[in-house]
Amino acid sequence: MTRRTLPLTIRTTIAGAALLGTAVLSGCSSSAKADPNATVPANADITVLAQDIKFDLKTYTAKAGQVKVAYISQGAQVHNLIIEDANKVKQTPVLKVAPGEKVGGNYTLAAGTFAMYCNIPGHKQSMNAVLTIT
Ligand SMILES: [Cu+2]
Repeated sequence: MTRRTLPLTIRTTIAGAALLGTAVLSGCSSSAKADPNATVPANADITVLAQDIKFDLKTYTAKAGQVKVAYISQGAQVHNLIIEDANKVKQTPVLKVAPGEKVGGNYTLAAGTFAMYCNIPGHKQSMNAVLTIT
């Protein structure tokens, strides 16, 4: 029994250390993220401002291919950002910001229309936009 629990403990410690390293590398954000994309792109194709409770724009546009998205909190609430294609397939990563936080993600998007929204309960109704990829 103890031989089973010991490796688990070690693995947890290693995972915790890896998360800590990521947080330090990404500029000490308050929430540790394992996602290596969770840093603000220096040259974002789209910058989305998360406000309480809406995005700064209702429409965003970018060119097909690699799309770098910066998601910047300007609110006092936690918000996330879902980018969903016409078949309601959520693109990864799903971004999340705490108040004052800035994150980013790299997406590969084909031409088309995408829905963007925050799926925190009660937010989607006003916190949504259309992303057009040309
Ligand atoms: Cu929200």
